[in-house]
Amino acid sequence: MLPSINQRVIYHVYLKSFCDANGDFIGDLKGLMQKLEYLKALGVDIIWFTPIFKSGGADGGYDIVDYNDIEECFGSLDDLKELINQARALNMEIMLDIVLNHVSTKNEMFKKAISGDKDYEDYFLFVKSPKGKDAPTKIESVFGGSAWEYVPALDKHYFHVFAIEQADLNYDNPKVIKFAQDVFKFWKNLGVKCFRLDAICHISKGDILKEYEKGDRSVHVNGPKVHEFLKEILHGAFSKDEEYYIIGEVSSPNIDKLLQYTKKDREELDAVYHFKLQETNCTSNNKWAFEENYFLPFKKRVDDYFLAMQANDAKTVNAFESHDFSRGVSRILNDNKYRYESATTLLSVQMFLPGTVSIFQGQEIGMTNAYFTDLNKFDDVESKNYINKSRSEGKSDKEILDILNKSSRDNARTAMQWSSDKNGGFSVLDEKLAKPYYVDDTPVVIPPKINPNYKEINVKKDMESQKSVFNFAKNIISIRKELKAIECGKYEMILKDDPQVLAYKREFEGHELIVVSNFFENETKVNYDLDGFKVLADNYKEQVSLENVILKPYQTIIFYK
Ligand code: TEU
Ligand code: CA
Repeated sequence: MLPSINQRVIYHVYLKSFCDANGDFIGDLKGLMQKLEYLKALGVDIIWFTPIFKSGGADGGYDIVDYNDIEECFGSLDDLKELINQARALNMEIMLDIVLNHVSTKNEMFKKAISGDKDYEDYFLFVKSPKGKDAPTKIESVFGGSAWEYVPALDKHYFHVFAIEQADLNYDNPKVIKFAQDVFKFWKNLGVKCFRLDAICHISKGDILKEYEKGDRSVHVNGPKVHEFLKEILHGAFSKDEEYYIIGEVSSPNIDKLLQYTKKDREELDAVYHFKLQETNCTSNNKWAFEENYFLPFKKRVDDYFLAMQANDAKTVNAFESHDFSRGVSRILNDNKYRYESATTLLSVQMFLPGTVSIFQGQEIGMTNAYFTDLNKFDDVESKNYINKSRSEGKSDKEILDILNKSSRDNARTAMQWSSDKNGGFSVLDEKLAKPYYVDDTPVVIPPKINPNYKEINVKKDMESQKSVFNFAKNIISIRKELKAIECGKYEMILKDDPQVLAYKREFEGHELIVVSNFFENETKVNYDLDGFKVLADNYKEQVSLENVILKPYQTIIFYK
């Protein structure tokens, strides 16, 4: 049995980078099995791993070729069953990442479509462009470049929100709805209880033949039939009396639209995975540019979001890090002198907000960005597209490198740092011998890169340190699970206008928990009456006087009364 949604802890694994059990330099299910006790010790309830299905290798597994099978380099269906059982024996569940918006262009359905099978053509969004071989509109994909791709054999274009190799499905076709339902049924039969629905807000499209302003994503975000489709899929695949946990990724900036996916009366998602915390100092449409004075607007966005969710009894998943963003300490706070303080601050902020918390692998030891020295080190399709685009706009390689070292998704995708052994103990193979996993002639899974700082930052060293991020995280997870104020307490942001401190309280039956975090290096006084409170956790060791709380650089204190 899982704890309630607001007490759950998800641990988000990027499987190929987590732990390699067989020495081919690619993380696998067996490697994950070796680390279950580690995750249990942290206090994890659900282990979510990014797609492990057979894929085309264009986008880290998010371009699925076969929805009912696992890529060989990750393991087998039997391994997955064993993992489910082993995890369950420790009271944990595993969560599969299901991609419904699009399939790989190597998927049988797409192959049939482009070989002239009309039935399958209708599984996708093909149109005959009035401009011939040129795209019908100027709309851009999320990863940059046109969202249209021309197929000479059909003399038509298909629509893709993400990479060219990810063709969007047409959910107006009932057969596509059935396809999605069957995917869930297959994995349910295998014993999977938790699912994450990738990019779910994109599955319904508006008028794709209309011309939109550059950067306007409204034609594919929260489209007109998105709730109708989602409901049909879920209601056909899951029955009400079964216990499942289904979360969906919704990148919509519009809060009112976002919460519709998980409003209690709507019977859609159990919780929505949002980006209000991850987009701390960048905007959702542009992760490459950072705002200098981000802090007060960020606080307002967070506050607006949680107030709206609360007012609508809508549930949420809170994360500062994922495989889609760079490392929180590097992107938002300080990954150098105050790395411990920064890592524990971000963990604290997300830990006590209403909702399920999601911790990305390595966040619990304060892993940092990779700081690659060469543009050739980047593997991610979004980053590669950014390199090409920026070069064509005249940016120098040095400029591009600086930006990618701050924002690229590849920063989060380096190998997990377990120890100061070779390659951080991720694999016994030498990094130099590592080679991609090929299917036919395509490198489908590229071995992860190693962050050179693994000798300083790794699980073993962190756990033995006086300033252990892991131990801090473990402690606040146990606090989170004990307190009713976290399970059902009212949320309220305090010190709203404070330009340096993010603070909120959770209140239940006269008990109050308060989190105060200094997001900057300068010391600052907490202007709040803390009479009667005691300190539950603090990322500095010194005693604080409750009459005069001065927060040190990146300090967080959690108070309770
Ligand atoms: O991400 C969907 C999404 O909303 C993207 O905009 C995401 O924020 C992206 O990284 C933009 O920078 C999901 C997955 O999490 C992502 O890894 C996939 O690349 C994407 O879907 C396509 O399947
Ligand atoms: Ca392996």
